Formats: sequence, C-alpha cells, structure tokens
Amino acid sequence: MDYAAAPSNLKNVKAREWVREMAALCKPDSVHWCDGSQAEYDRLCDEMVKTGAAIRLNPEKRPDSFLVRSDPADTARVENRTFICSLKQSDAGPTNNWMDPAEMKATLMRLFDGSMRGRTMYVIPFSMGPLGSSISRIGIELTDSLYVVANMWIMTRMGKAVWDVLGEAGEFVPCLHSVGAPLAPGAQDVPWPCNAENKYIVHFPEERSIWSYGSGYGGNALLGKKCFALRIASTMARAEGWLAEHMMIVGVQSPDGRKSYVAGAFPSACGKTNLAMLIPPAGFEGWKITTVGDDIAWLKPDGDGRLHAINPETGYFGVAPGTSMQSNPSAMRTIARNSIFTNVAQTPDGDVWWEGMTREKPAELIDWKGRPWTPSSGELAANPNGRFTTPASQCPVIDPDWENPAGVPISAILFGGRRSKTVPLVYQARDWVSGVYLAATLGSETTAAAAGSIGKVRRDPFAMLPFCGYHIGDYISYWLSFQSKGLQLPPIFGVNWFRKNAEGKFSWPGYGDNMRVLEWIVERANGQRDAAENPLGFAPRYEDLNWNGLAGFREADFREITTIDRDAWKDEVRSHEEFFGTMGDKFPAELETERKRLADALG
Ligand code: SAT
Ligand code: MN
Repeated sequence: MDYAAAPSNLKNVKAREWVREMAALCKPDSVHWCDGSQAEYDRLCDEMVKTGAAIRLNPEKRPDSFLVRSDPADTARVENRTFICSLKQSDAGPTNNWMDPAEMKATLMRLFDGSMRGRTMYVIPFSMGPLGSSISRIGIELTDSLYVVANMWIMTRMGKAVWDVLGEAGEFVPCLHSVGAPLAPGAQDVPWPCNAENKYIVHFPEERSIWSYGSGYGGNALLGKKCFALRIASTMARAEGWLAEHMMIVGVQSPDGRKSYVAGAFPSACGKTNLAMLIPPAGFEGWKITTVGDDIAWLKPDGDGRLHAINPETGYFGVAPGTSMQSNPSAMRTIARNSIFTNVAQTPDGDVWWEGMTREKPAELIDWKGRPWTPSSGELAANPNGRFTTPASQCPVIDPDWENPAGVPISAILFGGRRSKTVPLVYQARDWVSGVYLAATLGSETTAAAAGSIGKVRRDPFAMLPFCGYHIGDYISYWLSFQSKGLQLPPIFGVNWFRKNAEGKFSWPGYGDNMRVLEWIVERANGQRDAAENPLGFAPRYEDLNWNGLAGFREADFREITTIDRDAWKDEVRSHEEFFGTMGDKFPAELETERKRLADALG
C-alpha cells in the first residue's frame, strides 16, 4: 500500500493506524488520500464520466454538472438494514434495529474482508460544521465509491485542512463505507456497483463509529449526513448537553428589520428544503427569508441562555421531483451548476428533467433507468426519490450567518408531518412539555425517501424515527430535561401543510403561502400576536393571519383546515396511547400525564 502518499500534516496516530488497519482489511488496489481541492474534484468527476458511472450534462445548460443513475434496487435509505449496535439492547430502544456489537463486528469483518479488491480506497477527512468551531465535529470516511467522494465534497467541509484541525490527539468518528462489490482482475465494472444480497448500515454508539456496507445511496453512504450528523451526533449531544436534530433552519426578517430564526423538523421528503428557501408571496413586501440549513441542525445553549443552531452541512441533498421555478426558484437557481443529479431523467439536449419541473412534459426523455421515455410510457421519468446534490454557497437566499461558528439564535421550533386529515394548519403548544408531546407524537404519511410502502401514517417522533441513535424514550426525556436548565427556550409549534379536501386535493396552497403561517409564528414568538386557545394549545383565528394577495382562499377554507374535529382527535389521542405502549418502561411519565390532559380537554 502506498503510504508515501499520506499527507504530511496528518499527525494523528490513531487516524493513521485506523486507515492502515481498514486498508489491510478491505484490501483495495490503492489508497487515495483526498486533499479536497477543486482540481481533485474535477479529476474524480472526469473519472466517473470515463468509467460510465456519471454522465456530464450539457455544459451550456448545466455547467459542471453530472447525472448518475443508481442501480434500480438501491434508490433510498434502507431502514430495515440500519442498526444501532449499543452494548445493551435497551439503549437502542424500540425504534431501532439492534444486534449484539461483537456479533455484528464479526459479521462486518467477514463482509469487509477484501470488499474493496480491484478498487481504490478514498480517505475523506471531513468536518461537520465550520472548520474549528467548538460545535463542529470531525469524521474520516473511507469509501470505495467515487460517487460518495464527489457528494461528500459538496455536502461537507472535506480535505487536508481537516488534518490540521484534528491535530495529534483530536477525536474523529471513523466511518467505513464499501459498496460491497469487489472487482476480480480484468472484470468489467458496472456503472453503480452495490451489493444485492447484503446491506448493513451500522452504528456503534459507544465506540462512535459507523460501518456501512452494500449501498451507494444517499443517507446509506454519505456517512457525514444521517449516520454521523444525526445518529452518532445525537448520542454525543446527549452526553455533552446539546441537540442534533432533523431540522431545517430559516431566517425570517420583517419589514422593520427584526430578524428571527426558526428551526423546523419534518420527516424526509416533506418540504424542508422548500420551507428553508421560501419566497414570500405578493402581499409580503419587505419580508425576507434566508436559508441557514435544509436538513440537519445542531443546537446548543449559548451564553445568552438561548438555543443557537448551526447547519453542519455545506450542501443540499434535496428531493428533485416537484422542484420547479414555481415551487422553489431558489433551489432551481442553486442547482444551475456544479451539481450532481441522481435518478432523474435526461433530456435530448443533455439536461435533466423530473416530474413537476415544468407543466408540460417533454416529448421525449431518457428515464432514470436509462430507457427511452415518452409521456405515453405510463411510468415516471424520474424516481420519486431522485435527488440533487448542490453547494449551499450557491443558494441565492443563503443567510449571511450560515457559516457563523457561533450559530444563529432560534426563536421558534416547528414540527410537521404529512397529514391529509386531523392535524390543523398550525398551533402553538402551551408550554415546553406540551411541545415535547406534540413532537413525540408527530405522525406522517410515509414517502419515497425510505424503501418500503408509501402513504401510511407512521409515528415519527421529532422526525427522528430513523435517525435517533439511542433509546427514543431516553431521547424524549432528554428533551424534557431542557425545561429545568434555566434556558430561555423557544416556543414550539405544530404545522401541517398537507391537509386534503374531500376530493383528495391539497386544501392549503403551501410553498410561498406558508409565509402567512411563518409570519404569525415569529411574531407570536416575539409576543406580538394574539391567538385563540383550543384543546391543543393556541392557534390563530382567521383574522390573525395576513391574507394579503391570496385569491380564492376563503374563511370557510381556513375553517376546514383549522377546525379541531374532536372525534378525530379522540382517535388520534388513542393512537398516541397505543404508540406510547410500544415505547417500553423508559417512556417518560410526564407525557402520559400530558396525554390525559389532552384527552380531558377534548371532552
Ligand atoms: O438519503 S438521505 O437520508 O440522505 C435523504 C433523506 O432521507 O432525508
Ligand atoms: Mn432529511
């Protein structure tokens, strides 16, 4: 193995030793230490094009951008193959798959043995959060996938400067990734190697390490994202007094110049990116929305007693279908160049297309599986979980403080899911405990972001169901513990943009019009807005929202999506009770008290 190539500023013996050991295990043909430079990125992208792993898009239409088609069997996170291997099963809890860590290690050692034969092992040092910030954390990903390297280059701060920050004795999270498809000498590679039989996305929380085998896709393979910044970071956060959350962060500036930041947790593919880049509609002149993050927030109590948040990532791995100049012009501008597109369709002139991008479907395309497509094909041209990977720095509405190492102060926290019925447009929890209750009982109809059935309501506490690295009961208790830390905690709101009418159509216009709700929320958080009390908490009356510029949405429509149907809510609370029953004895009693209070209030 070529150790001469190890960077001279890598002084961390533990890191060096770990890379050596893992290379000895995986047996790659060569090892490449990534320096993180633009030149290196360009070279690696060229190589992907040469090997057929990526297609260079038309440089005039989409400069420096690439299209990648995954194996059709590897298009989403595999939650049933994702494991939290804590020493004790009770520390993984009822929402995580668990296996004894020693047993799992033995399995992984067998799988990884020789798993990189015929390939290159790339060493990616990366920082989640601004380099050197006290809230940032370092990881090292070893991978045999060029696609992963290119995506990590966009999504994280990676490269040789990280070795300086790591120093001789710094801590790092070891992240080992292999597509699990060794190449025999002379064998022809496929465009998207992966392992059809075995996929393992494994976290060892005590060791703080990640082993991922068999998939090249998104959250399964870009280990800085869900695996590190949520699952492992949530365990670090609990030990150290902060929070690692599945939240977007958005800046809201009022016409008089007051700036507030709102964090919002929503399950995957529920519009976090759209909310973070919302364009205020007509009637909201003078309001300005800016983006800090679209997927993950690390929140930490600051000296001022408030929660401050950073976005640990540097890019967006967003859902492409549905993204258009109407729904999210800022995202469309962000992805105009320097982007990687995965599992979307290709146009005859070498650009990309997906359902919802334009009102008219193109007459012909190559679909996400690489086959000729026409509107009469009767199939989707893009995979519903097709993604763009794009640099945050290109976002036209990026917040000036998005890389501030101290983070931004959070004024309100939102929780929302896809609920076609029952859950109203918006309400404010009456206090921290009822806010934790609303977050703990968050439900959402499932989407294509995870492999499996789509459209069923599942409880997704804090939108963290697939991402919490420890027992969900302990996690909820940890959130409750913030009420006694002497902090100035932000109010908590529930939102639901996804109510449907009797014809099955969305009742609320959503997108930019969510500004009407956001305005009420920030002003409410600042003590400037009235509300009416209801069994769930506090909610705006029709006259409390700003309806300027919204045609065709009447008071009756507002009623339809805000009235609390007591019978439906009694069923809802019964389903909360059922859910609590699955949580085991670590489930905090305070929430059962809150549940009874809510049941009583509903009569
Ligand atoms: O594939 S990812 O986990 O990164 C995207 C998502 O599900 O939110
Ligand atoms: Mn997400």
